[in-house]
Amino acid sequence: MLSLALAGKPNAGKSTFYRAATMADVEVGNYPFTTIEPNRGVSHVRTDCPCLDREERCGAENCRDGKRYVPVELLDVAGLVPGAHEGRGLGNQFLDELTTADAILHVVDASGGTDAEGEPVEVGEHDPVEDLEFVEEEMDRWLAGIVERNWETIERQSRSPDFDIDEALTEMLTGVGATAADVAAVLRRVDYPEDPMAWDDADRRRLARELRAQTKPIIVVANKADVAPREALDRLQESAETVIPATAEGELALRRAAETGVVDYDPGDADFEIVGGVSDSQAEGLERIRGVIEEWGGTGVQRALDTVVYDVLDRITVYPVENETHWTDGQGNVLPDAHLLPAGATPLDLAYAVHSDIGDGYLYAVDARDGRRIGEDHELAEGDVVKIESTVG
Ligand SMILES: Nc1nc2c(ncn2[C@@H]2O[C@H](COP(=O)(O)OP(=O)(O)O)[C@@H](O)[C@H]2O)c(=O)[nH]1
Ligand SMILES: [Mg+2]
Repeated sequence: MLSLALAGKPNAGKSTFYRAATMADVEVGNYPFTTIEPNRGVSHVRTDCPCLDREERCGAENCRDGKRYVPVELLDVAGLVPGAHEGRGLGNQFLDELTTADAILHVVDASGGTDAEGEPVEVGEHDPVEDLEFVEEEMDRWLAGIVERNWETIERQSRSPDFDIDEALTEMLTGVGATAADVAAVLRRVDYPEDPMAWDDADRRRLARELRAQTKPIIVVANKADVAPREALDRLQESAETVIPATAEGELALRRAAETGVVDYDPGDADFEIVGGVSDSQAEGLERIRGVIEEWGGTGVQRALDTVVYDVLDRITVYPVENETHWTDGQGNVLPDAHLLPAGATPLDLAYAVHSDIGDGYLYAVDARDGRRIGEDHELAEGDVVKIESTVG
């Protein structure tokens, strides 16, 4: 499963985001280091279900009237403070938790109501733009530290006649989630000395920075948009590549209200309807949230997850089925599974994503929309429904 991690200083709203996005119970509090143990939960990205092209909605567990929710792992980690790579705050413990993440959602307190260390101050007192860089910086330095600590091993290996720098670096970096393809891509981008003995600190830091960008892309969640000055949100959006204004608290309130039948709201909706009995103060709170989501087209929580998976990680959603006419599995469930594959993935990739045995036994694939066979190197597209025929059933 794809894995996304929430990072940021204490009190930015990571646990609130996590709780809303997973509807799990973690502690939320207005003091640093509330989340001592990492929390891993299941969240979802939202896309159009292929059943929208059929007469009837599919009724799959993760489909709500054509809104398809595809599971991803979400990780809520302890607050990060500047200097974490040197062990400040919960430092390295936090950073080590990021090794499994495919991308990072940097939650920033856009309201300026917390200082650089996450201690509460007056709203607007702290400039949130100042918080943008440090997560990237800490991650780069943490990776640089790993590279530096292992460099002697690389130097030793380089004396062997069959030394291969790609292989050696890949072996060293699989632990932080880098693949051979990642290492190759990074080595293509940086100029480096042939001989590992000739590398200096700057070379290693450059390698670490490029690797971080390659293996752990970061988007910014400009949280507390409900109380943030417009001016701060504008400057945040100008200061980083991908910035999603959000109110994690608003999303949490809406999901809870939806769960108790008070509102009709699905995560990612740009509006909601009050359908149950509410007190005056509850109605007032909900209308305040409506004001925020009207401005931004939603609470931003779902959009942040969708943006990171579909735009930054460039994934497509593909649906394997056993019956290409009814789009069902062996038990008659319609569109039971969805896989988030890298753009450019083929039916053979899908087969391996379903199960390595299915991949090994791959015979052919059928596009379930038109019933035609597709080649094993055919490029799949978002929303494709595919039957894989394999020697293994
Ligand atoms: N106004 C506002 N407050 C929020 C929002 N999200 C979180 N908070 C508050 O910010 C404080 C810290 O939240 P928490 O999720 O524990 O932050 P963490 O330390 O980053 O995990 C809590 O008091 C939350 O209620 C939001 O969208 N708007
Ligand atoms: Mg927390």
